[in-house]
This record gives sequence, C-alpha cells and structure tokens, in this order.
Amino acid sequence: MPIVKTSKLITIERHITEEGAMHPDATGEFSHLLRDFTLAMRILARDVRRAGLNDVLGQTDGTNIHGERVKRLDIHANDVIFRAMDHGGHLCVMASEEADGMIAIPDEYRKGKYVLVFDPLDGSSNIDVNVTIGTIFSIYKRVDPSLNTPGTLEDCLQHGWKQVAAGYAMYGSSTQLVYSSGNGVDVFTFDPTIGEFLLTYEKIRIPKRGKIYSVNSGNAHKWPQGVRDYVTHLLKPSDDGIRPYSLRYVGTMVADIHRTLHYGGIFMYPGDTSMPDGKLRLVYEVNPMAFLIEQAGGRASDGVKRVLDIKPTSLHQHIPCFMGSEEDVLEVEEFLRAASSE
Ligand code: AHM
Ligand code: MG
Repeated sequence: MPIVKTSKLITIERHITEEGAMHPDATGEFSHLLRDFTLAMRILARDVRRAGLNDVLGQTDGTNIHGERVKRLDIHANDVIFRAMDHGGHLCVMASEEADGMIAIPDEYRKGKYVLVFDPLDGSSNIDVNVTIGTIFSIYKRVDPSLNTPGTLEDCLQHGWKQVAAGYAMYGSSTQLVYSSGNGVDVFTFDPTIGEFLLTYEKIRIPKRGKIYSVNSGNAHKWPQGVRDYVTHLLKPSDDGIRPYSLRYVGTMVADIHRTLHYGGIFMYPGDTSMPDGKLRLVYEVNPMAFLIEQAGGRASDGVKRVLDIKPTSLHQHIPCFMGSEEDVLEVEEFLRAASSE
C-alpha cells in the first residue's frame, strides 16, 4: 500500500503556510485565500452532518422551525462558499456549477489575483439519502495578475495545467479535505471537536494499476464500442489474476475518485449516444480531479488526450472522462483507439 499515515500533528493552515514559505516570492495572499476556503468547508461539514435535523434536504420551498426559508443543500453550499470568499480581497472572480454565469466579486471589495471555480455540492443524487457527497474546487491565477479589476471569462476558462491548486472536501463518515498545490497530494481529516483539519496522509501515490473499475453501467447500451470492449475485457478472468476487476460506483465523483486515489483502478464517465461529451463538467469537476490524479502519479484523459491540456470553451462544458491508475487509463485509451480505427 503506497499510502503512509503521517506522524506529524499539523493543521491545514500551518501546512499551507509552510508550503507558501517555500516560494521566495510568496506574499501570503494564497495562504489567506485557502484559510477563507477552509472556513467554508468547516461550515459545510457541520451543515451536511446536521442536514436531516436542519431540514435542508430535498427541494423544499417551506420554512424550518426557526421560520427561516429552507434552501436546498446545494444552493446553501453555494451561498456559504460565496460568503466566505467574496470579501477577502484575494479573488477577482468565481464560477460555480450552481450559477449560470461568472460570479462577480461585489464592487465594494478589492479584486485579487486569484480565480476560484467550484462545484459546491457534488453528488446531488445522493444528498437526500445520506450517502457521501463533497465539494470540488480549483484555483487559478488571473491571466493578467497585475490588474485590480473584475475577473473575466478568460480567467475562468484556463487550461487545467494552469491550476495553482485544486482539491475536494468529502463529507463521509468523516470529513476529509484532499488538496494539492502542485507539490503532491495531501489528505486532511476534520476533527470537529477542535474545529481543525489535521494532516492525515502525506503525498499519496495512486497504484500503477488497480483492480477496480467505476462507471455507471446503466449507460452501457449507449457507450461507444471501445468502452464496451474495455469493460468486457475487465470482466474476463486472466491467468495472472489481474482480472476480473471489481465494480464500485457511488455516483458521487468525489467518493469514487477518493477511492480510486487510494486503491487505484479507473473511474470513467464516457460520452454516450444521449450525452456525446458525457455528464461531467470540465471546469468544475474533471479538471480539479485530473490535477489531483496527476499529482498522485495517475493519468486523466478524455479518452484521446490529456484532460489538463484541453482549453475550456465554456463554463459548463462537459467532457468524457477516464482517470485513475496510469496503466488502466492507458489501457482504456488503447481500446478506444482500436475501436475507432475499425
Ligand atoms: P452533480 O454535480 O449534479 O452531483 O453531478 C455530478 C455527479 C458526479 O458526482 C457523479 O460522478 C455523476 O454525477 C453520477 O452521474 P450518474 O448518476 O449519471 O451516474
Ligand atoms: Mg458535481
């Protein structure tokens, strides 16, 4: 198992500050931005845990026992992140899966040099049934960091390889924050009794090959031939015991990628006949996860090319996604190539 539990007792804030100190030109702005963001994660960890009690599950338009208007949990998550991040002076613009267009920083606040894009609550189909959900985020530098003006669409639509940091919070049996600023992937676990995220695993590495595949097989009849051939192959026993693979699918990308980062294997959401570019969004979901997967030594592709090399053309653009252990992703690419050349 390539994952080693750390013996250090260190909070995420301290860790981020130490990482920042390694850059001679660091101003501390980035550390402050992340401190604000982890506040939002702390609040959401609490609210997800209390969701059933607070009555914020489901699509309700009623009021709770305090007479407050009840919001869906994903809208609530969007609001919490906005309120934590709009006034810090570090961001010039945000974009969220829950908003149609860009989210401007209010006029009264300073515009900083960073851009935040996020999926406030990933795994919406699992919200109402107490199954793991999460928050996914990416941070970019604005295209022209010397400006002190509102960010633009161009700032939000940068290549994935330009991410300065990315991560996700996973609200499961415990809340974990998995994070990379381009220096490997670290895992922090939230201790609600002290209100801190503590470093749990340092520099995790995804196995070169796994034994698990993760995909919504209900769409198999609509998949391209190459994907069908690949899955048939995974299920065929091999003499060396590598196959058959096991199937695991939560239906929350955060949870499925989290398992893939730890155990290896492959996570896929291919295009199909009804959704040619698949379901997942390049900017909010696929790019941040691709960044983490690569930082852990894995591979992330749209079936043909590296995800992080794709220039987004719109905020809510979808993209087919194959990510996980390097050998597994190379193998599916091989199957897709073979099927398309037939
Ligand atoms: P969401 O952001 O609305 O929750 O949608 C994204 C989710 C992913 O977390 C997950 O991988 C996928 O949708 C599951 O889709 P499906 O139910 O089609 O398998
Ligand atoms: Mg999502």
